[in-house]
Amino acid sequence: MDQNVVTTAQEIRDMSIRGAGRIARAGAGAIGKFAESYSGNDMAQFRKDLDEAVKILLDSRPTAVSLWNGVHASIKGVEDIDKVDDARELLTRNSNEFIAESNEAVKTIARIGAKRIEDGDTIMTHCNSSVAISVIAQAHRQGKDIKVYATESRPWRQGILTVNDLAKEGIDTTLIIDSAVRLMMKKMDKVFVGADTITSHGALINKIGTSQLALAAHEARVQFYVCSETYKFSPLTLSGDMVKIEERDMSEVVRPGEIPDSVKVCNPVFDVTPAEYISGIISEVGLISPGSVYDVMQRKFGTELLKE
Ligand code: RUB
Repeated sequence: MDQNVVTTAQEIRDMSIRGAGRIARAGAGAIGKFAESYSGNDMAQFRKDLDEAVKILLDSRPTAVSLWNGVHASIKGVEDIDKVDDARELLTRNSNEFIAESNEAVKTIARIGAKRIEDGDTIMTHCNSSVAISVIAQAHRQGKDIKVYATESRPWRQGILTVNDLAKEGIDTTLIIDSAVRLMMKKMDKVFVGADTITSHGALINKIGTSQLALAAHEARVQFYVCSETYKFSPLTLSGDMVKIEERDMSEVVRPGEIPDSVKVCNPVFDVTPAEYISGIISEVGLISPGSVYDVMQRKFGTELLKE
């Protein structure tokens, strides 16, 4: 198999490449490179090898639909092609287009989202979302005086990445432990988080603990915004599929020998926030309500999947 595909899948699995947007672009990029460097001329063999490459990439992490969308956007139209040369050109173009549109979407979301941040706002964020951080950084660059509280996001501690990103921008940043969320929520004006997947009925799947932020925000009457490109909307949920919540190894939670062998460790790394806790989804097609996700999905993906 193409070495770059295998390496990319491994880097996604071990989280050297992480975050839903980055893994989508990495998956799309791996398909583009696979096509570009494909040396054979037999179209049947190309299809077989491509199917395997797709499977390897999609098996690397199960929850973020962005990876599925990035990979599928890159192979779109290959079923109608009968020459390897044409397939090579199509997949390379698709992949480059997806990556360019993805980067552009983040910029658009930053512009739209920054308008929801007012001078003097105190904001909470969770995990390490490049899109939520772009929104916050844009507001800061516009000269708004803001404070950000970032959760540690155990067990992987993506919050450490977040506070580094925010501090580099010169933003007033405070790190809190995950258990401090409810206590600190009283001081917040808004919450901004990213998304791994958004379902057809507007539920958010994001880093474990996101739903606790949403619950605490709801209780404290704090606005809860999700920053998400539309390729994090799941067309699979449109046809009834469930989102698989990834569970990762116990070594992320405890060190060897720290607990008795008889004790089990459960390490789910994403959770589900119901639509009713979400004030708005900031996407590249605008600020939308969770109830509008279905319409946006239909426009973007059509209803093809419903027939399968
Ligand atoms: C990352 C995470 C992020 C989303 C959005 O989880 O939950 O909030 O992926 O990220 P992990 P982005 O660290 O397990 O990949 O906005 O960068 O796409």
